Amino acid sequence: MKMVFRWFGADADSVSLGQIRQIPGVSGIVGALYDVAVGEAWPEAKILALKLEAQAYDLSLEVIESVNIHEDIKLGRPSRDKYIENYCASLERLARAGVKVVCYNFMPVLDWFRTELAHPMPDGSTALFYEASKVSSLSPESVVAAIEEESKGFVLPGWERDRLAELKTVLASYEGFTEEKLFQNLGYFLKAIVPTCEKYGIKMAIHPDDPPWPIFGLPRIVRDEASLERIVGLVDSPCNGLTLCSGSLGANPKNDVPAIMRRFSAMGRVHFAHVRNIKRFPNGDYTECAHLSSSGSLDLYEIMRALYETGFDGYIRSDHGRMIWDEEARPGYGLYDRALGTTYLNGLWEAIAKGAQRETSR
Ligand code: DNO
Repeated sequence: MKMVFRWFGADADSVSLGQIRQIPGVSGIVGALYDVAVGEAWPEAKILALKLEAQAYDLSLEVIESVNIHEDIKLGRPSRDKYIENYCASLERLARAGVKVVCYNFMPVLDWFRTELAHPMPDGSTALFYEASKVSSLSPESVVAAIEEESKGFVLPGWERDRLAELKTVLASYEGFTEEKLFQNLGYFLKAIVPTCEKYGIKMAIHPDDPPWPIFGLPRIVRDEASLERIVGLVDSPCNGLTLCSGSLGANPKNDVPAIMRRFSAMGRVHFAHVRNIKRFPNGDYTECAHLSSSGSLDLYEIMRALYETGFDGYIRSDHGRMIWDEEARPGYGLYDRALGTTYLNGLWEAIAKGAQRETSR
């Protein structure tokens, strides 16, 4: 596995490349161009500039999170072909710059969703929180407005202003839109881009829906083992792969996260893993928490063991951290707790690898 760390760019991140370089075992950043509008082709010069910026700190740029998908592609509008063409141009340019994996999602309108960004934890830290009753009783506009207010001026990933400005109109365009239609449009998109991916050596990695169930009546189709199975079958190519995110899938107690990791990693379809913990409550709420298994509902040892035992050699990163030690940062994406998470994941991996070596030499 190759340990990487998400970075939002010099102007937009409270964390510096110099700091990331000092986290043990991190070989590269997970980057993106945040100033290119969704649907536009990414300019080659900007990609190269980001790569050089990372390289100056001995960090690679081999993973992009995300090249976002224009809503017209998700909705299957006639204009989708133009956006798919631009997408392929971005993929070709990224490949030329040495990028190997592109993470993306196919969630209509909203990306990941929480109702609170700084929920107080008993230890004095704060964490992202999902309150089920708010989602069922409030309008998307009011929850989104409240979240924007809490974001401390940082633009949250997937919550870019141009996307939110037209929230009402975009939500309306999904009225009556079915899961089946969304699957078909994902299939159309994948069939159109996989030849480019194969030609240039780029692996696509779809991110699970977060949370992994429909919200505000919007269909969500990347949410459990069955849907992942269907997605990898849409195009039978290693370029049609997955980002498996333990925290997203794990919000649904029915998802056996280690088993899902094991299954798709053994198929060679997991190119990127987001590994973090969450704590679920019986009423459907959940909170993010420290990565440590005993802090939440997921067994991170079993998740890492599933990856190790299936020969996982893709990219991995810790994910959403709590805000600790008075850090001021983009919610979920501070330095300290993600660095603790990284170190914990590295420790689990070393212990699992050495345990397995000891077993085989017995
Ligand atoms: C949130 C992230 C998501 C993720 C996208 C992938 O923190 O996990 O925004 O990057 O869904 O396209």
